[in-house]
Amino acid sequence: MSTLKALIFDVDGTLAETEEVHREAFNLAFAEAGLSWRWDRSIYGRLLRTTGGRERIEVYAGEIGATDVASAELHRRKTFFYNNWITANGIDLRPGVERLIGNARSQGIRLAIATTTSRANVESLLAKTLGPDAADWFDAICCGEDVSRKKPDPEVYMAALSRLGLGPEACIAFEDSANGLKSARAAGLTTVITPSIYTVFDDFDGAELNLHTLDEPLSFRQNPKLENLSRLTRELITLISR
Ligand code: XBP
Ligand code: MG
Repeated sequence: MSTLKALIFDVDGTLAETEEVHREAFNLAFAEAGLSWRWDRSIYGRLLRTTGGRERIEVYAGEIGATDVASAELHRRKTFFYNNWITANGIDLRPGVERLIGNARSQGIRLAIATTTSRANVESLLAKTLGPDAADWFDAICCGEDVSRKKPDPEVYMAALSRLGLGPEACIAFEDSANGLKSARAAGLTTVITPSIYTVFDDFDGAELNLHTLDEPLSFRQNPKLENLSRLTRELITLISR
């Protein structure tokens, strides 16, 4: 009898490398509003420590002393530009993600999402990468709008567990960032990390596994260290390696 009942995925940086699209969408919204702001990769890499796009705008505005910024409207337009780009250009899921999702579905292991990003962004990403019905494969999709406290607070993962009707001992979380790891661990979840382009140097202390990607690392099969991992994680590795 499988201990592992559900996989809970973060979105940005975990399902796909989306942050460069987000960054350009922010810049388009700033330009449309007549602001001289432009977030290069260095600025954005620092601002990503703040989860939530509207919160990120407000942190930056505070740093430069721009007091009367319409952060909600700027973020609404940024979300428009982001989804326009994803819908027009598509984006690739990170290696191994689609296969793991397919293996889980075929083995009756449930799926959920716990993300800081906006719901519209999740819907467009799933539709463009996995097809128009993909959102229905997930028993819980918990987004930025569903919580009052964003990652690293555990609220979004607690919401996903509640909607799944499962305890953390039956699930594994997949994350790409230190904020996401803190959030998932605070919800009691075993967490697998796949660092992304902006999080390679994050502190991933407390992660069960730190993998380059979810593509099957061939070293899994014969690695004696497997025996040191929890049953839950060994079941995941079997699922990844199917
Ligand atoms: C990453 C985030 C989000 C995105 C931008 O979310 O922190 O804020 O950077 O999306 P995840 P929004 O938890 O999926 O890694 O502008 O919609 O917030
Ligand atoms: Mg992420």
